[in-house]
Amino acid sequence: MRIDVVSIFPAYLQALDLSLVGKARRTGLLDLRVHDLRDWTDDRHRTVDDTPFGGGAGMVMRPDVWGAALDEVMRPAPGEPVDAHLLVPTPSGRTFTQRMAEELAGDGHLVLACGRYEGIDARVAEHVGARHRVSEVSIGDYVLNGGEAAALVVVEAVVRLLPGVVGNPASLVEESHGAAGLLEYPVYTKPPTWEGLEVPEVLLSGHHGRVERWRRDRALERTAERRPDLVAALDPATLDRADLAVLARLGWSVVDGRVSRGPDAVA
Ligand code: JA8
Repeated sequence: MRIDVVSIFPAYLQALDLSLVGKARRTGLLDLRVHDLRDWTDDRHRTVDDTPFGGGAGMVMRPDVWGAALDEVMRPAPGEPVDAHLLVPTPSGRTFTQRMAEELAGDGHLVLACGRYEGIDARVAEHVGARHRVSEVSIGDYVLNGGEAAALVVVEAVVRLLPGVVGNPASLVEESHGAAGLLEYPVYTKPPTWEGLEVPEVLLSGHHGRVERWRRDRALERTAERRPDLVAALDPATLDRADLAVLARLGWSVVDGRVSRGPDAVA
């Protein structure tokens, strides 16, 4: 896969030299190129922004500079049939999810445009959109100072899904259907006693069936506590009697084929 990242702070992306993404680059599984947007300016001050039409606070990134950068970076190399997909991190984008990461991992060429200030002139997405797929993506409901940190998140989430990048693919399999739609259970390692805190006895028992049940119970409890939206989205057909008992204790039940909570839900 090829990934290009365009930013006015290319040094911000140096983290992509490290760890699993860095290794994927060195082994040739990933062709990752980081560019300085100012390389496409033509004035003495290397200007990338200007004041917003219609007034208001802050500055907006100029379409001419971004257009020149993206036209060049997204142009298919001779004999390269893959269509580049532009990703623009922005708090007003569609929420970036694991499913989206899985879809993007199937693309041949991703380009990330990291905006700063009040964002990029809206005509850039329109211009690029005439020839390429363009997706504005949000990594969560908070505001950053620019798209760079979000680009790091997207690149890492996608690259670890590329074949051969994660050392033990069993980890990916377990992750994807370990407990569909639930948060992970808590994990422990040696020593069995630390600072007066014990590892739950069942995990030392060697009883595989009891371990699996305990993990499932803890995953359900955590999810109900932290992410009730995920519990409400569970398919009742994926829940066994023990699951339903745990959920009932937490005030959830199946009503009209849906997992729901509240007065009607309590048996
Ligand atoms: C921001 Br400025 C800017 C650009 C991209 C993003 S993604 C996010 N959560 N905040 C801010």
